[in-house]
Amino acid sequence: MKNLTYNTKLRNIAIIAHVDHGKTTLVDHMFRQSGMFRENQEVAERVMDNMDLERERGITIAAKNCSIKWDDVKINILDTPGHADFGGEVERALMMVDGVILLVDASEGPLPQTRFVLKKALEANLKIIVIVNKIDRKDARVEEVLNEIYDLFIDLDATEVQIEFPVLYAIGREGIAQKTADEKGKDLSPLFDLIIQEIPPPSFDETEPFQLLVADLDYSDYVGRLAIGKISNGSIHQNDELVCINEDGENLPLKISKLQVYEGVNFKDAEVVHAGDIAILAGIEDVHIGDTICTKENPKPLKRIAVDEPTISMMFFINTSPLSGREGKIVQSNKIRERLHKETLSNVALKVEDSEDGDSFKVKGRGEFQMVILIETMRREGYELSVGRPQVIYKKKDGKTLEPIEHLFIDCDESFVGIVSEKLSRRKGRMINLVNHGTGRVRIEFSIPSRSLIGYRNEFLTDTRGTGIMNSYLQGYEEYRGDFPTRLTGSLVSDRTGTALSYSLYNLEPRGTLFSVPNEPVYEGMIVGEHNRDNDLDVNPTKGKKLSNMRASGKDESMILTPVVPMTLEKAIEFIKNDEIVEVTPKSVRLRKSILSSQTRHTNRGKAYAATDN
Ligand SMILES: Nc1nc2c(ncn2[C@@H]2O[C@H](COP(=O)(O)OP(=O)(O)OP(=O)(O)O)[C@@H](O)[C@H]2O)c(=O)[nH]1
Ligand SMILES: [Mg+2]
Repeated sequence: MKNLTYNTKLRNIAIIAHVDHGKTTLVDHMFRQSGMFRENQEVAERVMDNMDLERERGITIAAKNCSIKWDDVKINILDTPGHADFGGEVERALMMVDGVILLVDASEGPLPQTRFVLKKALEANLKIIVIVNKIDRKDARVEEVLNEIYDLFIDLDATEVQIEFPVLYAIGREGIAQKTADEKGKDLSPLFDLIIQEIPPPSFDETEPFQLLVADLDYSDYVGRLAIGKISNGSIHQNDELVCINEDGENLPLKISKLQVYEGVNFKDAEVVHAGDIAILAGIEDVHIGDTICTKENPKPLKRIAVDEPTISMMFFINTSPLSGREGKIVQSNKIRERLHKETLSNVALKVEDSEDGDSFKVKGRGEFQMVILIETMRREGYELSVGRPQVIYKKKDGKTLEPIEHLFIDCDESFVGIVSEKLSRRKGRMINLVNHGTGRVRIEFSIPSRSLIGYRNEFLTDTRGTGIMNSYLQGYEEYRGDFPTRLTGSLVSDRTGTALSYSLYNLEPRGTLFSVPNEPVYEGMIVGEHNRDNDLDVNPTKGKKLSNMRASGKDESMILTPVVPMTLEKAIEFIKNDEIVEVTPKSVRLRKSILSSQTRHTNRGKAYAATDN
């Protein structure tokens, strides 16, 4: 029989929601109002979003810890990302907490990622506080949204106890939470009080020795690798000699060289940390998320963290283009390999497989956007690499191929229903619901293969003039629904190496949409534009104007080229077909054929053609 004791001076919570429903903004105000910042201290907005890419894109990418104090109780808070591709971060964060705050936007209501995070919280049997947030929005539909939240709990088979969740109404951006929708709140004290009253303090067994499950890793230039996790039982002191139990069940000895806890957004040194608190340990180099740190005398592993399987994969290659090594510092395959494996240490949803040739790697994850962020991070660190088209991960069952299927929610203007439905049905989507609220906007739901959505987002935004919203969650696996053409256009491919010139680009414009600009290098096999037709076309973008007696030079002042929209990593990855790859360097994103030689491509195509003829 377990003998549970509670650490009543502590609460551990995670804030979870669909993307943009206001988690990080709410945490800002929790900091301010709990006195974590000095008066008139200059603090950036959304202080928890401290990675460069998070600030630039205005979204949270990694789950992060912090802490505040309220009424003598320390509250450890985990701010989590709401974007579906970073769902692994939420699964990891939930291992450290005893309760969650589920935020739901008062106008948008529960969306696919609300469902995902709530499902995870219910499975972990965590106490849930619901906040209907952004009630200041003009289009807020507070009552309806609350009903939708109840429906979602029911749909996810929540128990009766779980459905009795406490609710607050909030304007996170103004730091206001209140018990009813109509009163006028003044601060977040109803939220702090509710956390202390409703979220159970962490419990532990006094008779058990020290145990901590590693849920996060960090790195410090001074003390090396940091292991972070909640202490399940016992206490830990500076200089304690312990063991780390890894995935293979080995006990690796270690000595705690530095012990810290969270205070606000910073670390604070501690002599001792007690059960229930989240500790940051230094002194262990060989440690992975999911390992247990415990005493030598009584080494008992805790249950390892389980996260959902990856759904997509993407090939990463060394950069083999003729321009390789000019713009980046790091190009070698062993360096790329090392970097990718390092990423899997802290990113539980990523997996990397080495290939036999040693020059390519299969990276598996949750979505295209997760890959884009990884590649973007690497190029900023000075890497050059190339990547292929994202592929979904199929499963085999009883000799049949199964593919991942998404439940897709579209919210768009009535006038775009036609084009959106047509494109999605071409991509093997099946409409399952259409709701017209009579407001001019409609909500359509589809069941659609995950692969159909790869490369669709940009098209969707163009088709709905940037006003459509699409979200999806993984529904499960079904039998393969059949092929469909991915892109209806071919590529304009440079047939030689040289410098792109205005004259030839101008003459190529009628053929399609160009990506290359004058005076930039091109090489044989590089994609310089999108062809209007469905086949690839070899072109010469390096041709200059013939010099004549009348004109002394090749100046092209009379030719005005259509401005080229700069190629972003996202667009490039959406654009490429299976036989194409994206070359990424710190300065450029170029598209190319996998096989650069036009001769080899033609020979291969000829062979394939002959094979189908037989
Ligand atoms: N109207 C209104 N807007 C808000 C409120 N709270 C946050 N926002 C806005 O919502 C947007 C998203 O806020 P974030 O705090 O970054 O949302 P998030 O949930 O942390 O987003 P991810 O971490 O990327 O999932 C920002 O533009 C905020 O200014 C609110 O109470 N009312
Ligand atoms: Mg955030």
